[in-house]
Amino acid sequence: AAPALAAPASPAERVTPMTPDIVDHYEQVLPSADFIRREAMVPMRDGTKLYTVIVMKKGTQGGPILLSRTPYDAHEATHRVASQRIVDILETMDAEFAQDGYIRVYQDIRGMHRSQGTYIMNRPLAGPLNDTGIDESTDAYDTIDWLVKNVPESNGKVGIIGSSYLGFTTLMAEINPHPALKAAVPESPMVDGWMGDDWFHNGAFRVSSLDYAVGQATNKGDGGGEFALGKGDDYTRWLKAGSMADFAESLGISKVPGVRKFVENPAYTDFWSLQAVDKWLAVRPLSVPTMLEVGQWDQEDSYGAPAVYRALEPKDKANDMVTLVIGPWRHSGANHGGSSLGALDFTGDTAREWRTRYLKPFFDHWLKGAPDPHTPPVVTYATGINQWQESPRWPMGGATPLYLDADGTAGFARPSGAGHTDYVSDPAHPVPFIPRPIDMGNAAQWKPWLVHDQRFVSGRPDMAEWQTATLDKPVHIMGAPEVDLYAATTGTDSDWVVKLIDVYPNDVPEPADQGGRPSMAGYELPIGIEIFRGRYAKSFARPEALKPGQVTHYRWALPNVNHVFLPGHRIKVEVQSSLFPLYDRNPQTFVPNIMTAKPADYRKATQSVWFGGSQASAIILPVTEP
Ligand code: PG9
Repeated sequence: AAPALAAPASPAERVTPMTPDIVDHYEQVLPSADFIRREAMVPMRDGTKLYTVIVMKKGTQGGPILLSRTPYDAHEATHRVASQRIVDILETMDAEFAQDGYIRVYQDIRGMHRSQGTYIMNRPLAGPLNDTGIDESTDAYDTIDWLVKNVPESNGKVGIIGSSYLGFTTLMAEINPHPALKAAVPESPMVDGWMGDDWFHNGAFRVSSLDYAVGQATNKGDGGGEFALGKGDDYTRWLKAGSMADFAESLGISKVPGVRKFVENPAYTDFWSLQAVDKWLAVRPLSVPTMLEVGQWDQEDSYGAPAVYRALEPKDKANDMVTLVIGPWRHSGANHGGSSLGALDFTGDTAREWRTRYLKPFFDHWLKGAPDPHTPPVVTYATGINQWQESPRWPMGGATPLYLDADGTAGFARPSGAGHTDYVSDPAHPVPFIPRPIDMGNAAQWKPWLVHDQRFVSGRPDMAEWQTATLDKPVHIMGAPEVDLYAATTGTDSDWVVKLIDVYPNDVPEPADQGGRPSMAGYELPIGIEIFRGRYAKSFARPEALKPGQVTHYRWALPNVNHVFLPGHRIKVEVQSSLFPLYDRNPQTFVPNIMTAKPADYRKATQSVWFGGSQASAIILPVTEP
């Protein structure tokens, strides 16, 4: 029999207890691996080189390129699991492509991780805010140009895909696109950070933006990225911290440019409005077939995809270039497992269903010349009845007011009387957005929070609620419900948070063993939650103090949904004036910049929501007939 180990040729080569244990190189990928992984520093027009990883199955010839441009580490995205199999090393959503001859490319954007150059968060398009001539659109162009010339296994066609920040870089590639870019799939793209994506929603600031900015700012140095806050309830922590500026000061982050960008620019001035990607796209030709995707319960970027759809649709004359997809997912959920979300169970892996039924055939057609799958203009998943629906346009529903009425009732008939419902909002006791203790960094709390049972706040004295009678027929909505609110405050500024809720019957038949999932009996499922900062009622750029006691008319949209409220359920509407600590607190006293409000500015106020008459508050539901 062969010896277990070959004997060294000479005694000098023998391993001894004192042989140093560090090796110069360890090749993790064996000759038996089913993939090739190459790294390149791809030169941009200004000489900056971007770290790019190219992965494909061995033997690939004439394959299309699927590109993602990321601030989150291209190396990591292509080394997910140490393995000899391509499906293991790449992200979950890459599996179907990797198996089918696609060449998968991930690139670190300028200034991030292994790439050279300067990182600027959501680098503005070259133009009024950026005089360098370099942006994510030129970098995408230069990258695609290099790839089609330097990846001999490719067929010269490139698609681009990615979620969130990668959704932003995907959209940027569509501006002055390289001719080899044949299709794009922006997933929950960050489009307008002030209007309704990551940083603010209708002017209310999302405190997690500070954490994100610091994480991005420090990922090249030794800063470690995370706030050194220790453990404990974030509700208590942020309450104690005071204003955003005070919090930043106490943590020593007030000089971080990303933090200053927020603190110094609370309103929708040119600083933000000139960065809105939907506005850039609206004034440019549409030349790349685009499938926009967003989750119905996207807790980070619910605004972007529908906004871009609205901007592009008028250019899509034959209604065959742009598709909008809305699935029953959390932020970026489309790229992962989609069988459930929080307490909700669907009919299967809805994310995989979308990827195999719609996404892959779309790319196969544009990048591989596969037969036209006739991708529908709109693909949405109707929650409540749990089925996919294809439609010719979006929104599909009309505008049916659901009126708020006396005594906590709501209904489709105009109220016969008029009046107001009052509550007291106290910034010293803001309404939590999920049950305490809150850990903003805990993914298990964060990802499904938008479907959290709302019974934990029902009946609080600092909010108002209205409910319909039990529905005797289904109410199907397809679009973005709109808040049409008439409200007054005794303060001079105020936040308004509106929730549209599907109240399940208390006696739903359920299996005895729920496998650990919460019971749906009496569940109060949020269909849409959105905030509006009162000072922006008249102008987003120039906030104004509210007049105490005077009724102001507010109008804003809840997220886009396809949902059926089933017979036996009720529809509930809640109004409150804080959603903490997801959003910073409104002091309820008008100050020039809420970010720098002083402790004495935070004051209680009595809030009045008006119903009936000429001030008939309502939620305008995009109801569609079956
Ligand atoms: N929502 C994240 C983000 C995108 C763009 C800017 C800032 C944050 C993300 O998931 O990438």
